[in-house]
Amino acid sequence: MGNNWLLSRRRIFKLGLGALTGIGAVVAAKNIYWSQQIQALDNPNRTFIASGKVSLKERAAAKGLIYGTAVRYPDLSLDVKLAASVALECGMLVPEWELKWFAGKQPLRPSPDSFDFQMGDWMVNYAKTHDLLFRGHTLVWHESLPPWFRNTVNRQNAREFLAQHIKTVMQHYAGKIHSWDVVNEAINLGDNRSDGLRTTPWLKLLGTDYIDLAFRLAAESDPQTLLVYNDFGLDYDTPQDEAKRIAVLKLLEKLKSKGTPIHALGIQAHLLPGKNKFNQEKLRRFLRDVASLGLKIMITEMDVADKDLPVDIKIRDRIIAGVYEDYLSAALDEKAVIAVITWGLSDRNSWLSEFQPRDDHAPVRPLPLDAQMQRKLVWNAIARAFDHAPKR
Ligand code: 9MR
Repeated sequence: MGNNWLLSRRRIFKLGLGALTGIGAVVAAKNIYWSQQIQALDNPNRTFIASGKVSLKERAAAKGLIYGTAVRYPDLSLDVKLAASVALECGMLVPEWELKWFAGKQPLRPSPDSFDFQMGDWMVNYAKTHDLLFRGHTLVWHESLPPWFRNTVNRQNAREFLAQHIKTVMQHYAGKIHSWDVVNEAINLGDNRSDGLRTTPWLKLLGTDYIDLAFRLAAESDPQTLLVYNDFGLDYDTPQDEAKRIAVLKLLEKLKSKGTPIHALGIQAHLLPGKNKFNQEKLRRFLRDVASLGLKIMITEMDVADKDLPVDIKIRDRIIAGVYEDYLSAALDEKAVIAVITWGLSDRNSWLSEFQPRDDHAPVRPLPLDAQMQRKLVWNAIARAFDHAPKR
C-alpha cells in the first residue's frame, strides 16, 4: 500500500501541475482578451467639450430633468467643500445610508420598537435649506437590515413590522419627498425561482405578494410621492442583463395589471466597463417598454467602476467619460426618464473605494468631480448628455 500510495500521490501532483498550467494559460489568454477590449474602449481622439460653466443642475433643469447625488451624513455635514459642490451642482439629494433600516453609525431602526429620525431629519432640512429635492431610499430591501431583525421578525408579525415601518417612516416625511424607493433589488435570477424573485427575508416571511403590499402601504402613507421599484444589472448587452430586463419587465407588468400603485422604475446603472458589452439600442428598447407601461424612469445610482481600467488617469478618465456619455445619451432619448442621480458627486466619497478597489490601490475615479472637487471629464460627459437631450 505504501508504494502505491506514494505513486498515486506523485501522479496526482503531476496531474495537478498540468491542470494548473492549463488554467494559467486560459487565465492569461482571457487577460489579454480583456486588456484588448479595454484598449478598444479608449478613443484618444474623442473630446468631451462642454460649452460654458453652467452647473449640471441647471443644464438638467433646462431640459425638464433633475440631476442629483447620493450623500452620507458624515461627509455632507463635515466636508464644507463637498457641501458647497452639492449645493452648486445638484437639484436632488439621496441619503446613501440614513433612511435604510440599519446603515451608518446612527441607524434609523436601532431596536424593534424605535425609530431614530435624527440623521434623516438633518438631511431633509439640509435639502430644504439648499433648495434640493429629496429622495427616500429605501423601505424594503434584503440588505442593511438590523441585527435584531432575524430573531424578532417572524411569519406571525412580519406584516405588522412591514406596515409599521413603511407608515411611520413615510408619514414622518410626508409631503417632503420627491420619490421613494419602496422596494429595492427584488429580482435575482441566481435564486432560480420561476418568477425571478430574490428569496429575501420578506419573501420568505410574507410570500411573493410582499411587493404589492409594500407599494399599497406606501401609497396610503404618502399619496403625494412617486413610488419607485429600484434595481441593478439592467444595462448591458449580456445574457444576464437581458434576462434580468425581461424579469423586471414581467414584474412591472404584473404589478400594473394588479393595480399596484407603482409610478416609476429606478435603474441603478452601476456600470462596469471592460468585460461587458453595451448596446445603446437595447437600452433604448428596454426603456421604451417600461415607459409603455405608463411608468416614469429614474437613473438612480449611476457610477462607473474603474477597477479593470488602465491606471493612467488621462486614459482612465476618457474611458469613464465615454461610458457615461454613451449610456446617458441613449437613456435620455426616452422622455419617460425624468432624473439622473450619481451615486456620489466626488471621487472622495465613492462606495467603490471600499467595495470595488483597484488591485494597484490607485484611488478610484468613478464620479463627476475629482477628490479635490474639481470638475473632470465625467462632468463634461454628463453636461453634454443633458445639453443634447430632448426637452421633457
Ligand atoms: O453605497 C452604499 C454603501 O455605502 C452601503 O454600505 C451599502 C449598504 O447599505 O449600500 C450601498 O448603496 C447601495 C444602494 O443602497 C443600493 N444599490 C447598490 C448600492 C451599492 O452597493
